[in-house]
Amino acid sequence: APESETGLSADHIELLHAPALDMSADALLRDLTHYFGRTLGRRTISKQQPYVYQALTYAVRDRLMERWNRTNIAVERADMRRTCYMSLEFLMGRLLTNSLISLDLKGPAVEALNRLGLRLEDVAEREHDAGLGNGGLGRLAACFLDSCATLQLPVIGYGIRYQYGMFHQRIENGYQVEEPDPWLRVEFPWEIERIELSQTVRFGGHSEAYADHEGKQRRRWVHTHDVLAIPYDVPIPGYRNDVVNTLRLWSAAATDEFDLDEFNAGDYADAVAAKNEAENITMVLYPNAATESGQELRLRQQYFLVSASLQDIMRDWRQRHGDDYSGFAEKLCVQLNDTHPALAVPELMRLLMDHCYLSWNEAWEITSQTMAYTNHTLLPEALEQWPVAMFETLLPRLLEIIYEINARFIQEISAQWPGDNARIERMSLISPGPHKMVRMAYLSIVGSFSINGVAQLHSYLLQKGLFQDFAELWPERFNNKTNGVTPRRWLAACNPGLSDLISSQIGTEWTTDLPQLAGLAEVAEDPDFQQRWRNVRAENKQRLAKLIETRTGLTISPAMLFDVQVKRIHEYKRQLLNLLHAVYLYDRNQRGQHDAQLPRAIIIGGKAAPGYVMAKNIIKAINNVAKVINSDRRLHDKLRLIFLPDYNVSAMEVICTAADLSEQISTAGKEASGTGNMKFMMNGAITIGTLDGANVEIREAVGDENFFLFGLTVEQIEAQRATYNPQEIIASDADFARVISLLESGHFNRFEPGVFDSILHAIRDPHDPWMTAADFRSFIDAQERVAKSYSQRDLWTAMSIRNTAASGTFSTDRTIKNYNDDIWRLDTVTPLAP
Ligand code: GPQ
Repeated sequence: APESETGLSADHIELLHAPALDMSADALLRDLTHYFGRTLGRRTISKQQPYVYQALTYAVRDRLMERWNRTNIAVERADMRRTCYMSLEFLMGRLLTNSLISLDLKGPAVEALNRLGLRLEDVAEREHDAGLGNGGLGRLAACFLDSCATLQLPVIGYGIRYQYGMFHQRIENGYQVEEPDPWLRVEFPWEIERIELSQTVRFGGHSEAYADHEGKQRRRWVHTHDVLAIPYDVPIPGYRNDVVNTLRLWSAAATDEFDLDEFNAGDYADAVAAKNEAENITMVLYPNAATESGQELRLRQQYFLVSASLQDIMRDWRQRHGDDYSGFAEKLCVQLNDTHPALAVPELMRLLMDHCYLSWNEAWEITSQTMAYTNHTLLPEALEQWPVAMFETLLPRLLEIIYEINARFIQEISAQWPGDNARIERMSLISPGPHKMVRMAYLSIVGSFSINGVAQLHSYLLQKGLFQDFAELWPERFNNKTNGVTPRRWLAACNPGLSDLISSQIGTEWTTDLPQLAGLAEVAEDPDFQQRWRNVRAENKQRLAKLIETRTGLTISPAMLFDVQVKRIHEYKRQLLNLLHAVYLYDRNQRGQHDAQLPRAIIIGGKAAPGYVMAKNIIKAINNVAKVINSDRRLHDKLRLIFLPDYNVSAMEVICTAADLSEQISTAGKEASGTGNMKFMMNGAITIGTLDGANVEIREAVGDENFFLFGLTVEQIEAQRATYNPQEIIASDADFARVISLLESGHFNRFEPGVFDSILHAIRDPHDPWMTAADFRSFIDAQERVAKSYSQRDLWTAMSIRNTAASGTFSTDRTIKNYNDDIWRLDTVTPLAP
């Protein structure tokens, strides 16, 4: 496009001169009506249909669009340094309410809809969750985007536009049944297709040497099968600051010339049908949290994201800097969300060498100064490794580069520790043995200038354990960035009642300066404030009770203690320990022990990876015990156990506002951080937890007296592991023994012999990695302290208020400031004035 005097192309000028859109209810209603009738072609409003939601979204999107352009122009004009947050998962949930709050349009939207006889809550419910993630890791990425935009940081998210997001969970006869999530079947009105920015991604073929026109020896990747990557952009608004950042999601499509040349004319239809193979790449999100299954399609997804995104970055670079790459690492940072996008290291090397003709050393200097890596797990079995054999057929040129990175790296170790072959074998990027594997975590470490964990304890344990050799070699690269959650979604949007109460006490600045919540501590014991706090929470509990009734048919009274554990089902998170407590309470009630009769509803929710048999058995066990407890009429308002199906982001928006007790009971040393723990705390729940992940920091922030601590520490777990004897622990604890024999007796599985066998075996196993039995007594005791405290109403309310008051540090605003100060070093952007 021709450049004008301002340095802007002609179409930019046109946009800048367009008058800014009106933010009133009148204007919103006018636009909504326009989109409903003229764009969507609808005439009658029906509450079950998504069209009013879509029309409102178009109207909101228009108002985002102009801010989006003004943000992008400001970033481009100043040639600002940027961060690319690369992640296979962005668990965004719904976007409407958040966008309205960010644009300060909630009031006008409520008014506009009222005039149509509609309520915003009902319209917002028509939106499908964008479930492009499994759990904590994906939701963290979504919270980060919100905080980056709010802090005015030029950060772009790069991810995959899966056709099918996280599966929906149904419970049938107590078993989990997975159902697909075709969330794009109804249009996703937030995205903008940007076909003009498509890229081509290569697979297969082979790598060969050739001489360039100057006679220089180079390598190239030939005879590849190419796939088109089409980007879809989602606007990410900051909170009332006119910044709108971008989440760019890639969708796979067949290239136009897709293999047609390989078919003769007679196979034309087969050739076109083969498009599916290309389009399969972005068909479905892999539903495994923290464990990988080594599927080739997953490796294809990872490379597809990385290659499309880096080519996009290079295209943008060349537009502004031509082929001078010297300043690349000063202008760009790529943050790798776990090892899933670790191929960014060899891919950037490939692009710089094979496409931009840089030398190895120049390319390596740039790559290793650009990449930064975040680790999210301590479970060794969750560290990704890919078979070398798979690389050979799928990504031959990348394998060559990985081998070269490894050769140079091993030279470096040898120089520092001559003759230490054991160390070389330990640290090699390629694992030894007949089935050689590429160790993705080590590749990420070697290729990055920064490596961080996600809570203090986790970062410490990484350096003492999994990554010890690397921390010894490059201590300066290792750092901690404790996770957070965005207070816009996880307090302001999801809990309007509590937000209003908080603002009436301390003003409204807490939405962008969460430590101001500390001001609530002053009124923690104020009777009037306490009463208002309880009123809000009672309403929220009513709302959750209604959700539970809709999904399960079970009714619970808001007077009960809501004891909640929602998260992915995994042995290390120990939903089993929670179940043992439920059986313990049931048993005591059966035996007429009235001290245990604090009315309590134990609520458990979460999905199991479809191939994770043990996790599915745990779901079945919870449901069976629940069925017996819930059908015992004598227990009706004393004890209930509820498995809430299809736990997801929008369910959590209801759940976290209504929980009294937050269960964070993982085996110490296993949960990297946890972020659900922070959402609960922020909304006034009190934690019962082990000294694991961010629980440690939560307890420090709120004080021991406002936290129910139990269980062995990391050191104790490791010290006791060798002599761990669960049989003996069970036998020497009469309550525990009764719980186990009740589970063994068939009481909860009368006509289903064997359904408890695997979990009982796991609890009795001296090699149980999660050492569930070791923490049983301590957990029961802590739960008794919970019951005592809850029965002292004012004491509990004060603890609740103090938890919210102390949650200020668990905002992703703080987390992102930490990333920016230590790793990204970005300046803030001010969008161009309208
Ligand atoms: N986490 Cl490695 C995931 O949700 N998925 C993963 O694949 C891995 C980690 C979680 C982790 O278990 C939690 O402790 C963290 O709070 C969360 O990532 C975000 O860091």
